[in-house]
Amino acid sequence: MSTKEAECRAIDKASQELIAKACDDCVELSWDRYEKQQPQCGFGLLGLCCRHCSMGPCNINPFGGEPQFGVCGASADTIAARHFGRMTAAGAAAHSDHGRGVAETFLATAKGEIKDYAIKDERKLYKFAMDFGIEIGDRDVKDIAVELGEKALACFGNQEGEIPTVKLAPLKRQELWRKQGIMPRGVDREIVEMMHRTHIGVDMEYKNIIKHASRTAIGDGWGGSMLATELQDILFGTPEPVASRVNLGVMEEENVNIIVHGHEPLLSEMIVAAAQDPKMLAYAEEKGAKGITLSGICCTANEILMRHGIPIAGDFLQQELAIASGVCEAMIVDIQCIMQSLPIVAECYHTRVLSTNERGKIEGAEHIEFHEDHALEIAKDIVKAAIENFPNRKGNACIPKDQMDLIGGFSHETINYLLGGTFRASYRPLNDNIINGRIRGIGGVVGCNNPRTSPLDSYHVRMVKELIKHDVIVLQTGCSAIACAKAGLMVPEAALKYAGPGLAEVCETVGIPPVLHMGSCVDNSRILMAAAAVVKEGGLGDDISDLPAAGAAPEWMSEKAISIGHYFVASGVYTVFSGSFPTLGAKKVTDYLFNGIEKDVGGKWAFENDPVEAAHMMIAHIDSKRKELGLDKGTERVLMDMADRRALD
Ligand code: XCC
Ligand code: SF4
Repeated sequence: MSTKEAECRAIDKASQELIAKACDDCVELSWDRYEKQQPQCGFGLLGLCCRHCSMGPCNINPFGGEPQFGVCGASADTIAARHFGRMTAAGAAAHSDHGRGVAETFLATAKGEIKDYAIKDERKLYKFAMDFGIEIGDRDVKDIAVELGEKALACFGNQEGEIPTVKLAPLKRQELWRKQGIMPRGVDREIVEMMHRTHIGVDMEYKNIIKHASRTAIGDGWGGSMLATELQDILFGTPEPVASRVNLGVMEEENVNIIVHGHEPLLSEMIVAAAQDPKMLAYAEEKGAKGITLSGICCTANEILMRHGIPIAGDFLQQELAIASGVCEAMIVDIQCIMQSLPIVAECYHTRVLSTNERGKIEGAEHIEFHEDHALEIAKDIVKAAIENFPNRKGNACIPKDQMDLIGGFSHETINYLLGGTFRASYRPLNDNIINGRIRGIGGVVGCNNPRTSPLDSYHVRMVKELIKHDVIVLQTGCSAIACAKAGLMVPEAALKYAGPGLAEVCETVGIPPVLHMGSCVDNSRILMAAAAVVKEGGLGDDISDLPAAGAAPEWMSEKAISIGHYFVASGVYTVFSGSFPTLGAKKVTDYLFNGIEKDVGGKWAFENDPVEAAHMMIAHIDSKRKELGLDKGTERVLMDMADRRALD
C-alpha cells in the first residue's frame, strides 16, 4: 500500500505504518470491509428502511415517488423516528447494563461478599449517599455503602416516580422535564417502553416517539450512565490529573504486551493489579521478556488512563492495527465496540484474543470468563495466558515510533479544585472567565471513529482545533478524546500553540490543556455534572440551555452515541453530528429534531459533514447564547482588560 493510500485512512503516522503493514500481511481491516460494502443501502442510510414485522422489509422512496408507505401504512417519519428511538434504546441499554453491573458489584463489595474490590473514595461515597437522601450521621461506612448500593441498584428497575440522580440536574431543567412528561422513571422501564412503542402498530406519531426517546436518553445520561460513573469513582477512585502517553507506539518490543479493550473497569482494574504483581513480572522474565506493558483501547483505555495513568494504545479503528504490530501477546476484551474480526486478524500473528464477559463471546476467540467474586484470581490467569504467549511471536514485528504525551483525569471534581484551589474549590473562575469573554464557551466533543469519516481522527482533530482557536474550551470523552490526545492537544503547551489568546491565558494561569480528557463514554455524565455545576455557580443563566455551550460527535458510529447525543439535546445542548444522521430521509422528523424540539427541551440536533463548518455552527450557537446572556460585548471587554492589566504591569 502506498503512503498516500495509508494517509487517506488515518492522520497519525503510527496508524499509517500499521495500516500499510497489515496490507503487506494480507490482513483485511475495517477500511477494506467498508470499501467492500459500497455502495451502502441508501434507504438504510436515510432511515427509510423498516423490518419491524414480516410484512416487510419496507422501504420509502426518498425522492417523493412511490412507495411512500410501508405495508402497515407507516410513513417515512414514523419509520425514521422508530429507528431513532430504537437506536436510543439500544445505546441507553448498553450504558445502563454496564451501570447495573457496577451497582451489583458495588453492593456485593459493601456487604463484604466479594473481597477484591474496596471503597476507595469515601468522600464521594458520602456525597453520593446524600444525593440519595441517605442519612450519614455517625453511621458506619459499610452501612451507608450498603444502603447506597441497594438504592442505586433499585434505580435501574424503578417503575414509578423519579430516581434520585435526576435531582442533580438544574432545578429549572427538572421542572421542564416534568412539564414535558419526559422525566425518566427507571431506565429499564423506559427502554422496554421504547421497544414496545416502536413495535408495529403502536406509536405512529413521530413527535410522540421522539418524546419517549428523550425520556429514555435522559434515563441513560442522568441515570444509568451517571450511576456507572459515580459508583466506579467510589469503588476505584475519582480521577485526578495524571500524565501518560498515547498511540500504538506505547507497546514495547522486549515486553509482554497486554491490551485491554472494551468498557468495564470491573475487569480492567483487576488486570491492572494483576499485571503489576511481582509474581507476574517474574513469570514474564522467566518467559524471556523484560517486563509487562499494559495498555488500553477504546473506553477501557480511558478508564485506566484516568485512574492509573496506564498508556492508551489506540481508539476504535486502531484495534486491528494493534494486533498487526505482531507484538501484542493478548487482547483482552469485554463488552461494546469490539470487532468480530479480531480473531481473524490474530490468525496472521500470535495474539490471543480473550473474551471475558458472559454477555460478549466471539466466534474464534478464547473465552476466560470473568466473575467479580474471584476477580483478581481470574485476572491473574488472564495475564498468565498473555505471558505464556510471549515466546510464540511470529513474522515481522513492527512497533511504530509514534506516541504522544497527554494529561488525563479531569473529573468534574478535579476541574473544580484546579480552578478554585482546594480551599475554595469552585467553578467561579471558569464562570468568570466565560463572563469576561476570555473563554468564549464550552464545547463537548465526544464519540467514536468511523471509516465513513476517514482519515481516522481527522474530523475530531480539525473540529477541536477550530474550537480552541476561537477560545472555546473543549471537554472530551471516548475515542474522540483519544484522537485529540494523539494529535497533541492534551498537554498544557497545546494552549499556546493552538488556542486563542483568551483561552490560552486561562490555561496558562491554571496550568491545564485547552482540551480536557473527562473519561469514557459513560463518563459523559461528568460533562452533564460539569454543566450543572456551571449553572449552579451562577451568572450564566439558570439552565443548561442558557449556557454558551455546544456538543458534537464528528466521527460517531454507535447507538450509544445516539443516546448520548439525544440526552445532551434533551438536557438543553445544541449537538452537531457528522458522517451520517439516522433520520435524514424523513423530512418532518428531521425538521423536528433540528428545529422544533428546541421549543420543547431547549436543545436541538444539527448535521454538518464538514468538521470545521460544524465547529463554526457550534461557535455561532455559543455566540447567540452569549448574546442572550448579555455577554456579547465580552470579547471587546477582554481586550480592554488585557490592555489595562498590561498598563498596570
Ligand atoms: Fe465505542 Fe466507548 Fe464510540 Fe469509542 S467512543 S467507539 S462507543 S469506545 Ni464512546
Ligand atoms: Fe413494513 Fe410496517 Fe412491518 Fe415496518 S412495521 S416492516 S413498515 S409493514
